[in-house]
Amino acid sequence: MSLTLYHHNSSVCAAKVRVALAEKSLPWESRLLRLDGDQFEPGYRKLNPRSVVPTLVHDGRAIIESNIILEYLEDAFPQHSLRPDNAADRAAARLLLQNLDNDVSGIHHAASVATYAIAYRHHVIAKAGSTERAELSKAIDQTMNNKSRAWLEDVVYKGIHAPAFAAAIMRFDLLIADFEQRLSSSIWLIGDHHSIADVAYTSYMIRLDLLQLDALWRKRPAVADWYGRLRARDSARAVLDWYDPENIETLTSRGRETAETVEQILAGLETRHEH
Ligand SMILES: N[C@@H](CCC(=O)N[C@@H](CS)C(=O)NCC(=O)O)C(=O)O
Repeated sequence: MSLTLYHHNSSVCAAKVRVALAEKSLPWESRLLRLDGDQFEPGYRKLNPRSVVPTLVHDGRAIIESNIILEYLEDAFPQHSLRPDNAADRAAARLLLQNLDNDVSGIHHAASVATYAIAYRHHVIAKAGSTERAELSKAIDQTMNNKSRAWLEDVVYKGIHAPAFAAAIMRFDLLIADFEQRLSSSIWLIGDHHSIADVAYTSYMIRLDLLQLDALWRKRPAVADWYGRLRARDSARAVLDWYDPENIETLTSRGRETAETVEQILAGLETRHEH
């Protein structure tokens, strides 16, 4: 049996698969992409025609899309099952996984917007050697696929003042409010067993935390407690141990610089909820 994961050190959707592999104690081989354009190389495109990570190759067969990979791992390796044990809970877990998906209303998209608006835009600016929109646009063209390109330029150019950023914070706020409700009546996201749903959100919660977006759960004790328990699991290391320390520094220091604006956006949302 061989499992090879094509991934990236800080990509949240790739980390999601590493967490599942860790929870299931499955051995795997690592193929790291830099995502600096190497995702478009013909060899990789053959495995993943969407030119994104992750891709899991199991005994020569390539599986793409992180949610589908998580489900695949449950089917192919039912030991250490991460599936809830009844049909209704499985359906609930699938819905939470679908929530993450990367169309523009998904949590994955919101996480990408927040990451670039707060932190990674500074990498693009450094690469372009300019904050001029046309120069940023050229730098983006060299590394990103067209789908990401559609939203990225505005976010890189305007940072946390891009309309997409406030929309992302609003999306997280709704998610975390929903989690607070769930976690007030169960130990994990779905019932009292750690499941595929908790696995799928681990890398996203860590990303929000690194970006200093923990204001999202400051007044939500059940989420704060759940996140503490996720972080305490060995599988959380499958997220953090792969990050470059430099990247962690960028995410946290840039996050500190923008935390006040985020608090203001959240305070505005709270006032809206009150009406
Ligand atoms: N829905 C896909 C999303 C994959 C995705 O967007 N991966 C990002 C990293 S988190 C990527 O490879 N980006 C490179 C690019 O957009 O060019 C999944 O969950 O596998």
